[in-house]
Amino acid sequence: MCKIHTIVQEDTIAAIATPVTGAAGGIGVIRVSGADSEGICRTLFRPRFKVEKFEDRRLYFGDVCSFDKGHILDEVLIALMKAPHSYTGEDVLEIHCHGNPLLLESVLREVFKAGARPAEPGEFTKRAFMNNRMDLTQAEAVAELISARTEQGAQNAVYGLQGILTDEIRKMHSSLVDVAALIETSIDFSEDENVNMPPLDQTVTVLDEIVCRIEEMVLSYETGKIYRDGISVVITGSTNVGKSSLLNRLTGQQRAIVADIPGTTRDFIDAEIAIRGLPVRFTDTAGIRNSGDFLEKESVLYAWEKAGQADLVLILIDVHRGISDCDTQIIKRHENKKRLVVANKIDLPHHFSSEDLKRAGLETEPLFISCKTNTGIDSLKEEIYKYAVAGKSRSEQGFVVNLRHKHALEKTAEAISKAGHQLAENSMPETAAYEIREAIYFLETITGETADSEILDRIFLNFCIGK
Ligand SMILES: Nc1nc2c(ncn2[C@@H]2O[C@H](COP(=O)(O)OP(=O)(O)O)[C@@H](O)[C@H]2O)c(=O)[nH]1
Ligand SMILES: [Mg+2]
Repeated sequence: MCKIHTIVQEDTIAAIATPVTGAAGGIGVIRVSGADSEGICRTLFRPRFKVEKFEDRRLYFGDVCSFDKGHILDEVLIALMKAPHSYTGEDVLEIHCHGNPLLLESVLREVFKAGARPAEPGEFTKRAFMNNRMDLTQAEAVAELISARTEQGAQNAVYGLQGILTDEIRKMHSSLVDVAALIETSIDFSEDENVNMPPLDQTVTVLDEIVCRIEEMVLSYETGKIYRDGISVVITGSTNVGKSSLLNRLTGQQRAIVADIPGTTRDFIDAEIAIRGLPVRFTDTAGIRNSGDFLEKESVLYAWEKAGQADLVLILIDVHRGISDCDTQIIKRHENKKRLVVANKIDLPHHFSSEDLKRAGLETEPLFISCKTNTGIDSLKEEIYKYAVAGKSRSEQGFVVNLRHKHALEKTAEAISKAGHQLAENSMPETAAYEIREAIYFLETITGETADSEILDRIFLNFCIGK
């Protein structure tokens, strides 16, 4: 596959590349990219020792001064990375300042005075893409790596960054180009008896194999999605069964107020943890009961609604109190949802039998826990994890595809299947050739070779400034 872009960028851009959350850090980095990078360096940087020529990719110690040379802003380290051996493929200047956000802002202002303009979100990575430093899947992996909420999410992004997905796409692309050439030759020479054409059923087998491979890749989308977006788990149950206690136990924080007064929790309370690298957002809701004041009735309606939207519902019952009509109502109402029934307070004497469970419509035993003694909490987390990853696979190479890749892969597979069908019936090789060309086009949109500017803008605008 050959790249078609390489656009000469006129402007030199700059931004703070380290987090700008308002908190101070040890160091903060300003990144500058474009033809004026070295000029800006010479204008603002005063090296501690005389420098005739700034060497490529070498650190220099000195002061960064204001544009009018009036005063020193900070003691810094700088590095110049000359094109094409830099992140963007252009000349890049990095100024490593002390990590005070106000200081970084003031150094950045001087960089602008010296000739740079503010970088747009994702503009450094967009330039890297435009200058063939990376393809589109790798650029997307950069955004995912920065925003990953768990170690596993970050690991998935690293696989993307390494271009493993791209390699896979390249292999399929190359096979499809061969197939297209073969079919087109067979059309051109179909009249010529001296030309020996390879049997088309071999070609059909190749196409079938590619479709199978694509189907596997598409499956990895769900895996990637849960590691990216996580799952939502709502804790529901009647009043006083220990829902708020469970939220606190699961998250290891005192998030919700625990009290033996029924109807304590009115609003819903969210807290997120990672279970084996999977982001899980727990929501504690108001206890379900049919009495209570107006406010409580409202919060109960809210609780039903929240549970309805969850990926998984934890229905909590109290072994000491036994199974009430209200518990049965809750269990039945969530019959068609993904649910786990959890029996709490096993440190107290039990007051229910397996008949009670059957009456409540439960075929399997609940999970037994005690929020008081912490018994069973780890097993519950394990169950939640198992539920979340059940049936989700990742590719053998470990990469996962995103929604954009998934759509493009599905269109590729559709076009290949149509072509395979035409070839198998030996009917219209022209149509088959056209479908294969379509499939090649869709594959190229994944790596960005044929992506239009609208798609590119949409991808890069999701980045933060400075990346
Ligand atoms: N003995 C015992 N008491 C518990 C356990 N879990 C919660 N409780 C108590 O049950 C009462 C209600 O707990 P809370 O978490 O507020 O329940 P919620 O109304 O369902 O949110 C409080 O007094 C808790 O201390 C448990 O595992 N064992
Ligand atoms: Mg509560």
